[in-house]
Amino acid sequence: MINPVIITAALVGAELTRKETPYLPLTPDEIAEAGERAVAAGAAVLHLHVRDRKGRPSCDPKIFREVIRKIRKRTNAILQVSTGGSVHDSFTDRLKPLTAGAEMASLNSGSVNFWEEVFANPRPFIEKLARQIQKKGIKPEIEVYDLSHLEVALSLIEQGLVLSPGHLQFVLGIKGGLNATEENLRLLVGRLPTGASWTVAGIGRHQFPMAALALQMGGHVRVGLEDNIYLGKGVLAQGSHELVKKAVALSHQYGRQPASIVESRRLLNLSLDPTP
Ligand code: KMH
Ligand code: ZN
Repeated sequence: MINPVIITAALVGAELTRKETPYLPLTPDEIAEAGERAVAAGAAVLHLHVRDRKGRPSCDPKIFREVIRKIRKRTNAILQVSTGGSVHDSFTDRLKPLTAGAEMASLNSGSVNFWEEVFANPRPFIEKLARQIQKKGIKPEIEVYDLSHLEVALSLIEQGLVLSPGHLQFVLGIKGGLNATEENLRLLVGRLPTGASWTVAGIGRHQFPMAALALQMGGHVRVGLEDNIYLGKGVLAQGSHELVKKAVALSHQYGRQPASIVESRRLLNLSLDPTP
């Protein structure tokens, strides 16, 4: 395939409620359906958070397992659990999704202000997470919100806590983190070790401008309601699938082909291929 781009859909996240958008999936069935629709639209990776019965963010591995089981009945997409949880979750709880049987997990590489709140990721916790991820044969996606986080990411790879060449995500445009600008993205990408793969998650109105840049620069793309609820100015996306569809159209515009699930597994060096 020529110039394939891996599209990740982040379906729900930990911060949003139905007040912001009525299209947010909350129950395991709703999340599984949102995942199926995102994959049908062209996503190969699903970034997962889960909610409890009251719709509150949760790290409960039982709910993660239920969501994963339901998604695998519908699609063999690559599943990535969040170990970021919400800013209120304990470090102990944030380790729990690793037991749910996903192929990938997020690995946040530093602390950052989420505007008024602190998303804490002290070095000992990052190392503990990295070790458990590696022991379980899970592929980490290193989340980078700041230039200093990139230094941490590079150190994790250098120390073998993350296997080389590494896969990184640049989360740009969070209020409190690095701004979503071309200059910042080029700075980050320019510092990557040879062979490392990368993807970008532009937050809010930055989702598609950042995706367009990543497509031109040879990176991969994350979209979805977790990061952005709007399809266009003032128009709510009626689900992550609509944002994926827009990312697919943008990919073609820049001469990139959305990678199939099989191709994405190959690009990410994943061996597991669960049949639905
Ligand atoms: N919600 C994003 C700002 C994670 O889940 O580990 C970051 C994120 C990280 O998706
Ligand atoms: Zn997340």
